[in-house]
Amino acid sequence: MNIGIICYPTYGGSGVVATELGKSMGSKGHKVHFISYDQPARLDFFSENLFYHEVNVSQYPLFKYPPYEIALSSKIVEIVKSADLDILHVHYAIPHAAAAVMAKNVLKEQGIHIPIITTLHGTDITLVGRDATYEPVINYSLNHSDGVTAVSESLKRDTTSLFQFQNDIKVIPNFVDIERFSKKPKEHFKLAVAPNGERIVVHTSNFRKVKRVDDVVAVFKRIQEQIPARLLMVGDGPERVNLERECRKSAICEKVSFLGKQDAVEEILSIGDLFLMPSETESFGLAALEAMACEVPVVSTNTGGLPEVNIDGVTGFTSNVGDVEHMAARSLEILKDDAVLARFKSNALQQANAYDIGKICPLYESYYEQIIDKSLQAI
Ligand code: GMT
Repeated sequence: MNIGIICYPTYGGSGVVATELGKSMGSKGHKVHFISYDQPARLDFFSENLFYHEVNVSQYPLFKYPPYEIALSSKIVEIVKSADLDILHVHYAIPHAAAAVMAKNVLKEQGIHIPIITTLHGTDITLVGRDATYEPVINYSLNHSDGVTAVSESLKRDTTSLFQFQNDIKVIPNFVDIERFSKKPKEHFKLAVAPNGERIVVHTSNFRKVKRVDDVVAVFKRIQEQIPARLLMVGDGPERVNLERECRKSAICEKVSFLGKQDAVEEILSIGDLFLMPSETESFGLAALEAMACEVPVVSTNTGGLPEVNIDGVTGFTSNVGDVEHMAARSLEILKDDAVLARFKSNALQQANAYDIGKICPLYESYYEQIIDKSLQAI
């Protein structure tokens, strides 16, 4: 197949999923064309099956808001024709689904039929998409996509209840590359971070409000009152500055390290004993899955798709949003006892194995075929 993938190029979850999926499709012999405003961060090697097309938005003094969506639609039209694409797969509805539907309409007038699959990732529905500023166009774009997928059952339910959606939504969960995300022998690193055998707690995110990073520190504060522990905060974003400043003023300062953005997250996860994800909402929680793949149990909230990924009492525990006492108590239950910790670690790995990219990528492949067949029949 000749596949067009439209995505954000950033390290955020939807961009990672889109790029890793495209890479996997490329390794199976499909030709994959990424269309974005920047080179996708995880598109980091050359392959004869992978192509990147940059969307450039020309500037003009009149433009207070440069029309990215029109530039994207035009680029899609160009690539569908020049690369003879069979299907467009857009990740994150805003503005990608709307741009793809516009391109589809332009192409239709030229006698070219291109099916669109839109994959919903979470905030495009739960936070941004439901905003009245975007809702009518998102609604239209979803209803004019040939196929729509959601990354969890929870996101499917949210989409159905928030939008007047007429078609079925297929749930295809996120995935992890188990070869990359596996526990690495990093004993020297562990010794440097926790020289006295302290338990290592990890959090990774983009430090947006929705991640409730204050709760990470609040939970850790309670953990380290009971057992020797260290906290590694990985990533960067708007909430980091204040949190780091507050942390520096408090007594737990020397036990908390803010590491910033890191490429080799799997190496940090490899020394972790517990992953904290106290998010306000999370359609899936890819970062939690990556932690589990590195044998790190998770204490998370019970919102959105998190309970589908983090099985309460098995791969970790889930708590109500903001209930830091409960999260701390559950964390200690896991961390206090070596045998209990070992059991949770092994369960986490087993759960992650079920989401290996090798198992999930074929689900997308057969969905592509199904949508292409359906749209050919409709011509
Ligand atoms: O969580 C973010 O802020 C990034 C966002 C994205 O689209 O890049 O993540 C969303 O998509 C991920 C991949 O499908 C999911 O694993 C995350 O749970 C989801 N985030 C939220 O729902 C808050």
